[in-house]
Amino acid sequence: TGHHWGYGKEDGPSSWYKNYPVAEGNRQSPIDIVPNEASHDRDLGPIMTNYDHCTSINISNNGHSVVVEFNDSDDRSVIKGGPLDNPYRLKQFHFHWGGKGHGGSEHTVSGEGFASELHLVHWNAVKYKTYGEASTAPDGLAVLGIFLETGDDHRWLHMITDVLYMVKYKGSITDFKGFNPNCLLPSSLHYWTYLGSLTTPPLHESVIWIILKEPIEVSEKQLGMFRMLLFTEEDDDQKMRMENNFRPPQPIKGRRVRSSN
Ligand code: 1SD
Ligand code: ZN
Repeated sequence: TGHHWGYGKEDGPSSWYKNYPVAEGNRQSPIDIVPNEASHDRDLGPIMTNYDHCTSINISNNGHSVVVEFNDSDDRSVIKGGPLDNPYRLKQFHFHWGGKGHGGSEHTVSGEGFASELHLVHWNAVKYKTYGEASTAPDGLAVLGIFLETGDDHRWLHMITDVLYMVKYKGSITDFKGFNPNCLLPSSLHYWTYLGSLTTPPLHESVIWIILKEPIEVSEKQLGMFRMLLFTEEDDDQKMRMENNFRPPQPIKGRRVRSSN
């Protein structure tokens, strides 16, 4: 099942509405964040990540991004606090990025994109029985978004870039145990939060977005390694480089963005 979609001319974000009409819905993501229009909310506590006993399993190329999956059978790795009513379990993280010298983030700040954006996807296992069930519920998912800007080498990102050659093609997967995503967080966890959606089909309007204000720094060389991945399968005749796998900002439709500080 599932329709064919991608990031190309024919199958890219501007055509997704044909198979996924919710693409034109009232709480779509990403958005452009205008810091001056975000309201400081004193009821918003700090966001807390609890990834200490975190259990990564594998890394794979799903044809849209590179994804690290976690064991989410218990509450060992959760995010809580901030806008969340209860802990949300870490399921996976993945990245969105641009072509060389281009923006690649999904969210933008005052119209400016970043080189890349990391998404840590969590689900509400208190209210819902499965990830699948949560992914269609209005408070089912919490995605922590982190901007990547280019500069110096990131000290820990090599742990991921070192194994990318193993998942070059769509559908490839390899073991990736014991990776703790704490090492990818910036020093400050101040954030913006708003209600939105998945940024890829099926675009379900089920995400509480938490976007960290402080970007992390990665080198152009490290980002270049992501661009050696392919959208295509190993036995495909045409090789399509995996880049520009981001959806541009969507209409805000009256939504409020709240700020933690
Ligand atoms: O793009 C991802 C998609 O790959 C999948 O992980 C989905 C969750 O099922 O989330 C979207 S996103 O909204 O986190 N970009
Ligand atoms: Zn994403």
